[in-house]
Amino acid sequence: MEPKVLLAGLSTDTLKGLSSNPKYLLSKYFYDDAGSAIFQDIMNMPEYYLTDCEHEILSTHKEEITRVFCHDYQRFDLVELGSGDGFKTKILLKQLIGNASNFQYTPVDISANANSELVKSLKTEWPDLQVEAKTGDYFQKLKSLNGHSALRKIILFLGSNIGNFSDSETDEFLKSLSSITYSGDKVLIGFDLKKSPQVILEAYNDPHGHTRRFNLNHLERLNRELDADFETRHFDQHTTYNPVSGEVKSYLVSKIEQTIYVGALEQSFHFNQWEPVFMERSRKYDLQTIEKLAVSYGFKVERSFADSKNYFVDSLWNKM
Ligand code: AVJ
Repeated sequence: MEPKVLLAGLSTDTLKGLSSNPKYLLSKYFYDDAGSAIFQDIMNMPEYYLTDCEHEILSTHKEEITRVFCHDYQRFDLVELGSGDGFKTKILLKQLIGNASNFQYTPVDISANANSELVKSLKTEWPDLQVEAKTGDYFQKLKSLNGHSALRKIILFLGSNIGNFSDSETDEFLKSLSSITYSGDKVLIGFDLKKSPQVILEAYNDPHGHTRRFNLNHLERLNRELDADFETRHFDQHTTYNPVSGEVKSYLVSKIEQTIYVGALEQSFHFNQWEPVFMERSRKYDLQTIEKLAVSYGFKVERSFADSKNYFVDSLWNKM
């Protein structure tokens, strides 16, 4: 069960999203225990190239990346936003521990379950690693990190999680990031790059049906936690890619005219036949846009590490 604050967020956000025109649900609520497990299936399928590309980048460049992290031998705080199962981060952690780097690790994730699993596996692998996991929305957690420690900060935001943000959320996020970092602090952000639209669409419109299950699980979560009566067979999943904006957009479309009752909200919501619910944005970037973003918020791009196909970059920013 998720903490009370998150549940309160789920009901008010669901009320807001389903009362809007066009309707939407927030992608951060995909990640309950069932959704986190389905996301693992997504990451494991060959069409979802993002994980493999970032794994390749971190494996190939782990020495250089970690050297930059601890260049002055000072103790630092390694903060990770959206740590999930930590599969990719462990490549960097292993390298840092091998180098006898002096750091503490603060993983932040919205899923309490993912967090406790991660801490458990880290404790088994590296009993001496100092870990302090935080559960919650990273917009809120980011603000609370300001007084967190006086140490130099390295902030990881991997996996192209930033792609989920709208322009105004990106602005809010990078403003927060800028306000809690000081000269010498660094951030490593994963960006998925623009590429063949065909390749992108296959990653988000997969033949295995994992993406469809991932989206439908959001409705099932509302049934479980907010006592709603969605029937998933009455919804289709639809994905679009706009090569101009670089946005993948995911929708659930109501196949019939229907009325859904959400018990916890004591309210009904009407769906016209073929009415869409906007579920998620996954934005793709180009290097110029990344460069511009960094500069606008007081950072300088130190290096962008790409995979061999140039599908993805982990961009290392230095706070000026
Ligand atoms: C976890 C936000 C990076 O947008 O690629 C994968 C989530 N959604 N397939 C992404 C996701 C559908 C993923 N992120």
